[in-house]
Amino acid sequence: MNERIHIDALGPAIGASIGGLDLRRALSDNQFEQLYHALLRHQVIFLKGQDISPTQQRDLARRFGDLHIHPVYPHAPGVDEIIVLDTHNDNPPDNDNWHTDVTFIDTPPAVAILAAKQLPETGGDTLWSSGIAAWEALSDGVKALLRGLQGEHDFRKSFPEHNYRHSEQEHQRWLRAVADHPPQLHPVVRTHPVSGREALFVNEGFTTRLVGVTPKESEALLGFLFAHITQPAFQVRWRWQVGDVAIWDNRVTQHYANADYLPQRRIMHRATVLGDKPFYRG
Ligand SMILES: O=C(O)CCC(=O)C(=O)O
Ligand SMILES: [Fe+2]
Repeated sequence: MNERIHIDALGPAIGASIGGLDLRRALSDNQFEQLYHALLRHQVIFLKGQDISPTQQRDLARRFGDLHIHPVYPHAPGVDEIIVLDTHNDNPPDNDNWHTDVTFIDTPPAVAILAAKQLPETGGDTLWSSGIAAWEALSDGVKALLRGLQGEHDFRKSFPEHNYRHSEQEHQRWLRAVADHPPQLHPVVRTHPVSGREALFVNEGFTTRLVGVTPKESEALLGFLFAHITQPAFQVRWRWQVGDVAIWDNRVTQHYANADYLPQRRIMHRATVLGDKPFYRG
């Protein structure tokens, strides 16, 4: 099994569509290597018409590393590692903000895999932005200012208490999640542990402040950076079909799930691969 996979770049900065793989079968080491290489280069890759089961998705994700079990999102029956994002009028989407997944832990995910299970007739696209392209576009002066700074990332920014008060059990679970996840500091610019590329690593979903600067400076700098990453030049947008799978490098990207489809329903499955502690080599 030495077949080349097909890679179609979706733009110069980020995104590629991959053909020639069937994710329902275990990939050969060679196929996995090609897939991983495409992921490092393009940061988010899309595989159409895969229709994988939760266990197939979990097993694919395990090829990339150990899996994260989310503290509050519900899981697929019998497969704790697969998050079910089932959104409709009674459970409105909460991923319609720019974020990198789970940066509130010490070792945020390296990779995430998302599979489309049920989709609205139209809408519900997802967008990804490249932290590498966003970093490279900054001037030398601003890069110099940001190098060496750290940002604080807090679970509560995207999971506020008032959303978890529907039952006593839900509230207790949230309180435990908060106790287990104190805010973490990560470098504002990180070095990719495999490719060595540098990427902006603050996200509106979880980054609450920059440390080592005044509160007003922090607010202004973060406001600028959160706006900076929304430039279309750094982005790719995927229009889903049921069965599509997206795999992203969560170390150097952020994403936004468009919430334009209510009252229609949308169901996605996500597997999340743990990463290492972000660092900046400088
Ligand atoms: O539902 C989506 O398109 C993406 C949701 C999301 O933010 C995630 O799975 O990490
Ligand atoms: Fe996400």
